Amino acid sequence: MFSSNEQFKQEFIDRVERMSGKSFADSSERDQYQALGNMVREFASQNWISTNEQYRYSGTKQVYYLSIEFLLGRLLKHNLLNLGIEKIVEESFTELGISLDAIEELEADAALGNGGLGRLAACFLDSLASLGLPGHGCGIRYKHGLFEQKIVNGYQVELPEHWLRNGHVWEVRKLDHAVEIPFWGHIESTMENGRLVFHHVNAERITAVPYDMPVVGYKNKTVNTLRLWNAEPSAYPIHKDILKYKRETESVSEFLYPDDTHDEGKILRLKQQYFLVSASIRSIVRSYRKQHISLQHFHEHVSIHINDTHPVLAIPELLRFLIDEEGYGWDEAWEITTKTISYTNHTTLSEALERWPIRIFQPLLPRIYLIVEEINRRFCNELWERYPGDWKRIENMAIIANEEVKMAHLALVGSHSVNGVAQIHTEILKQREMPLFYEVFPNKFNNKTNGITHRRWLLKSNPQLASLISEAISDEWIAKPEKLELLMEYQDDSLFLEQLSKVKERNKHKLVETITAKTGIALDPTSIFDIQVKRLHAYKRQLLNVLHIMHLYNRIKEDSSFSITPRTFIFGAKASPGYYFAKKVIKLINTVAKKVNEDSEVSKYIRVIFLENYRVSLAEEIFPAADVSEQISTASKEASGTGNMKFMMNGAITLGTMDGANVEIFERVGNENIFTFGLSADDVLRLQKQGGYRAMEYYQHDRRIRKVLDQLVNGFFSEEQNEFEAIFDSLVAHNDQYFVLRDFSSYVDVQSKVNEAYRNQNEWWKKSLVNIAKSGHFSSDRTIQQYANEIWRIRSNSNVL
Ligand code: 4GP
Repeated sequence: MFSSNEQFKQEFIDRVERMSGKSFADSSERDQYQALGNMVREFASQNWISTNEQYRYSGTKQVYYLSIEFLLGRLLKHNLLNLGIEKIVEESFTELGISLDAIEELEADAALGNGGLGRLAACFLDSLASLGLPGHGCGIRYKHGLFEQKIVNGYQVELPEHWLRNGHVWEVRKLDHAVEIPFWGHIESTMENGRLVFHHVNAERITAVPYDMPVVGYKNKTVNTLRLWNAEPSAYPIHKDILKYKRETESVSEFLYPDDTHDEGKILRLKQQYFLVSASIRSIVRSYRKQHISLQHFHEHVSIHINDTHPVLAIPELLRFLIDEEGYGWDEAWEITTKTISYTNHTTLSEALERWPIRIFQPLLPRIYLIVEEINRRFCNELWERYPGDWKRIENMAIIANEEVKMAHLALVGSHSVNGVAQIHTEILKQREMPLFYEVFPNKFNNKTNGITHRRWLLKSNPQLASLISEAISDEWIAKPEKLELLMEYQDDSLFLEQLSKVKERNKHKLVETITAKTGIALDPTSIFDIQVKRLHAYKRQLLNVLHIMHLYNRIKEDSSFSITPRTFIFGAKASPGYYFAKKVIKLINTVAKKVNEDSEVSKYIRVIFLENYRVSLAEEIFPAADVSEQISTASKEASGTGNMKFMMNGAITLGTMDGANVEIFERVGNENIFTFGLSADDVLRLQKQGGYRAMEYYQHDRRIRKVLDQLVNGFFSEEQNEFEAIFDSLVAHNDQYFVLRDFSSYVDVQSKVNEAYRNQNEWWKKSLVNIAKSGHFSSDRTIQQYANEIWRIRSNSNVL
């Protein structure tokens, strides 16, 4: 049905009419979207079936990527591209007078994630399939993804998100693969044939129903699976109050926790975690069994990766299965489990380290708790033998201590590999965050610097740049992104640089149209587009950016001879609903934006935009239009960052601290092609050890800082005088934990260097080109190949297919 335009159009028209019960002329865009989605999914199904069969019959090792978040975005165009049918569809649609862009707009973003960690999981799925690697995702099918953000009077307001309202064309419900997950109840043990056998009595069961989505590889016939679990009432409930039971059950897959890096500490969250891992492990074992290989060899055929600690209960759950259901002894089960499981850490922020009070954990998961206790007992014994008498150390390393279960410790002990997500992050884990564990398990620690899929973040989102690149160096870079380096030959080709600048200009125009349509604010596409888009968090320091804007405002007002290249500052960010400080920063950005944009003198030079409801589909319009990429976290706090890579790949120049993957971007592009500033990670960690620095002195002695900080509380930017008191206090009274004032001066200086650099257009586009050329390393294909070779030990099957 995709072999010629004519054939496609005929099949499409028939399909629209059959599915909608209307004539094609009467059909709506939604009818057309549904029909197209179904056709594409069916088309992918042929390879989906053959990929699955091939995995099953070859006994090839497969990896399962367990993640509480998958931030997928839209799939239609992505699937068309990967299946190699976007041209046929696009041309046929044009012939039928349909706009593919308009049809794509009807697809809701699947926002089953908060930020970095969830989007990384989505990029990894694409790379696994595109490299022909046998790897699948396992997650939760939240009814409501990340909240929709509205800005009302400058404040963030959260609305529930409804991505499933019109159904989701990519998923297939697999009721016959449903499994039952037990919670609560208690454990009884009996002796059977000289073996202690555990029975989970009076458990409340929840049915986990899988919804599968095809994960289509780039033009290679591989179609892996993303399996998302839906929580439903069991057919055999033991509850008396059936309505209450139904409500409680369904709530398990109702909401994504609107939270990154904070531990909400809610019982429902722990329920979600066990629900995900138990359902996934049951289904992994079930499909393993079809290969008729003994479970003794499980780890030779299966790798289970846990994306941060949220799925760490996979460790005790796999042990439980091997011991209770398969009769393995502890030692053998332990060996199989640890050889199967590997773990990635995504943050060093202490508030994000998950700990569960025993009083919550034990009653909810009684058998799993007993197993965790046993893991802890054995681990502490080993430590005691290694460090006799060193109680303090053992207490610090124990999995259960102070009435809490420490999930990161469980992950470190029960897996064979622990990785950080950028070089500097992995070093911080080894030297500062987990040195005791590094001493005991030096070989487990390794680094896997993050990556992004260049197929979505360049090929799909920036087609004009992609064509320009392909014209110059052929399209080999799509399969081998490291080939982008060939662009280095064009550094001195002024015609090419000119074309590059034209592509950027067009992308900026497009973004301006979107922004103006939404906000009514006119923007100047020839101004520098300086963009910071990411979750709102104190350590990411959107505040530093806005304080600098306030300072520019003051300069323009104070000094009539002051002039800069016009700059448009663009922000996009969601704050966790309970994160008071972050929400204040959103309000501040909007307040400053209003003041700046309404001032005729100032708005000649600067404009400020806060884009509502930042999400994957909007991000795809933003990155291609950026000139400057703001990556200004307090050094040592951002594990890696991945937005930095998306900007770079689209030719924006990074303005950043030496933090996370910025360090590796710096190493690749060289000093002349990046703007760095501020304290180093070592400086920050040293100052933190000394109890911080004297923020008050910076307030008192730096006139620029005093002026903007006073404006926070003297009603200059807001009639509501104490609106921004909490921000003022965080900086002065609470001694500026994130070193905003300490880095202010250096940030102002580097911003003026950006201004200077932009004046020399030829040099600017050269920098831009170098950034694109060096971005191939940050493709998630490279990252995934490293995981595959060094952690999972899986091989590509594409040659077999
Ligand atoms: C994020 C980190 O903050 C970010 O630096 C990193 O690039 C990303 O994970 C992927 O590794 N962490 C989270 C989280 O999203 O929820 O902890």
